[in-house]
Amino acid sequence: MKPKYLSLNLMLCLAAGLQAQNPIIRDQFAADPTARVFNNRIYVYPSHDIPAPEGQRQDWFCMADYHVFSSDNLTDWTDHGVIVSQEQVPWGKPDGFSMWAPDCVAKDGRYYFYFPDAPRGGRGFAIGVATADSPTGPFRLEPEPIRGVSGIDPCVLLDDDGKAYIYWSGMGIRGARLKDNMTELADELQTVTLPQGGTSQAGGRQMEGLPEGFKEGPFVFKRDGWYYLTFPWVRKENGTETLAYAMSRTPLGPWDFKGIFMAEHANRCWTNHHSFVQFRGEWYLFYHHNDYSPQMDKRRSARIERVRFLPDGTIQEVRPTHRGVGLTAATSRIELDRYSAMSEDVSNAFVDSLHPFSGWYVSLPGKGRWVSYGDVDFSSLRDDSYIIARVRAMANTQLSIAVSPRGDKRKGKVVAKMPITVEAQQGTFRRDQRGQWLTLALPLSFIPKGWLQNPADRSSQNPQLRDLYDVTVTCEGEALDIDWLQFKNRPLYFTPVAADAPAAKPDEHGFIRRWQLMEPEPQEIRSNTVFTDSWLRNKFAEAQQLQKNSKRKWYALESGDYNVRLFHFAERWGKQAYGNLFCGTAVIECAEDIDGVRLAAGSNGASMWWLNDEEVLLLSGDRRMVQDDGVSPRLRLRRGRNILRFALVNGPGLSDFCVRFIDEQGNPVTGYSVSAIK
Ligand code: FUB
Repeated sequence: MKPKYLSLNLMLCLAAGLQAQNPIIRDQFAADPTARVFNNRIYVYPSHDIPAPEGQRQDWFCMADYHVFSSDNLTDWTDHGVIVSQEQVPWGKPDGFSMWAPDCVAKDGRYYFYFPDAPRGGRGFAIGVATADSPTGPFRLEPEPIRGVSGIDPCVLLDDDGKAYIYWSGMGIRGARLKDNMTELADELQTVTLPQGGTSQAGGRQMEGLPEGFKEGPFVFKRDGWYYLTFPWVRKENGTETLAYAMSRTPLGPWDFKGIFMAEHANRCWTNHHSFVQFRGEWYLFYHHNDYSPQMDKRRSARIERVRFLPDGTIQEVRPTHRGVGLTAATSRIELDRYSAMSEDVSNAFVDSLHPFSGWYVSLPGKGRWVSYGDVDFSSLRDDSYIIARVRAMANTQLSIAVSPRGDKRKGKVVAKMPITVEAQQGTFRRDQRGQWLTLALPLSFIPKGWLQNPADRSSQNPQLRDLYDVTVTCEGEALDIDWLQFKNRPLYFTPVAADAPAAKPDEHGFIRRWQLMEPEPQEIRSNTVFTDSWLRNKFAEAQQLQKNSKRKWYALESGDYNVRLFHFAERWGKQAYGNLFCGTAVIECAEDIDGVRLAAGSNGASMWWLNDEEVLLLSGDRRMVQDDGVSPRLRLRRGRNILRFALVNGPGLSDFCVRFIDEQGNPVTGYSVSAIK
């Protein structure tokens, strides 16, 4: 039979971005994760649990196809779509729903995908191969399964000498050498008697030295001259699967059993299935758990943990975590329910129990309870950030958020504290109940960026680790639920301008955005009704004096918008947003005289404008900012430097202004450049 090409290109294009933490795939089930590194990118080939359709056993594994996922940082995962599905397997049952744990390896630029399936007209499982020129396909299916291999959970080891070995689970764990074509066993098959009667041609041999008890899912890898045969193992009667391993100096054993490296899942999820991979110098364990299906352990999800080896090559026990691996940017959602450490009594619950893929929240049931979320990367945080958090609480509670160097809570600094009042949670609720979910914005009392003199992880070569911290949320009141929190950078209303920056042009509508702004002077003004011309003239004379004071700070800035939002400027540099006197200067540089222009300005608050020390415009009274609200008489912009100054005062309002030069027809004048030198 001719190999069949899969026409899945369309689906492969529909790659979707997924998220970090455990489980790593968060919009579908993904069990039995085999991770491989190809071209410095990590690929995961899981099996794909689905709810059983009608007519299928509802309490059993049900898998109809395979997806592949990839990542280059272990945090963001891309779903490349379906690579093989049951109807496309030439020898498989099109409705077998038996596409169990797969593997994929690359040899000489070719990718070999190995997968179990129920054979058409037969019993049990066979193992098939599909090949491709890229790790994500399209995969071309071999017409027949591998002869002599009857079982599930294939794993292929490519040894340093170029030889390949296949291991699988079929009444114990078997192994065999593969031919160079990667699709056939290298050794002669033997005739074996089947338990149900009759005979069959079987290849490979039982792996020797493994303990009694149910075993499946072999994964073999090589490290420092040792071969590791790792496998799910039921070590006690009525027990569930652990992950265990044996070591050998040769690829097919005999094996020296070493014990378990991951204990049974605490919730009695019956299976576990795993793979090991080295990625950018670190070793990782991929495994699964029924996170999104607590009532039914045949719907599982892939997870990752870091793995450490002891000097004698043995594997340090790995504990499952919610946090998993990979960095989380402080400016993305930090899902506290995926904590790396917690105090007693902390628990997780689904945000929407009917839709588990919408994730969890964490409950802190009383004063002093806390959760910590590790490896938060603050490098993208600016020093004008704040926090938003989705929370709900019991009666009047307070939450506090602290940031600490990796793994060292004692050195934490509190960055924000926030009371969650009954009023904020809108409504009346009993003392023993939680209020409504709220998204709070919390000002930061301390900016957690670059504050460690010594990098938290000095051993790391990765410069990003300099800004890695743990984030801890503590309940300071009765009880608190947290969905997530996120550090937010304020929009960049202003960009600082360097002293040697080249002069800028006004924007396309003629608005002047580059200014030297003086730090604001707070004002006690309760109402803007005081803004009469004479009051303003006195105030602006004061402003002229203030500008002469050499102790005042000035900032050279470019406004991101046509209107210069002075209230953001005030807030950004630590001053009150309301009630200020502002002053600013712009240098207008002209290549030649420009005659007959008018200065057109609008301001929230009253303002006065001077060109080359001549008063040219006064906007008095309580104003809103309106484009070209006031216009000066005709002016001359002279060749060379012209100094434009303003002073603006506001009481309870939020101050901003816009200003430009216009010609006789009201069109913008733009034939000059602007610098911000005082
Ligand atoms: O996913 C189906 C089966 O469950 C796998 O093939 C086994 O290893 C176990 O995880």
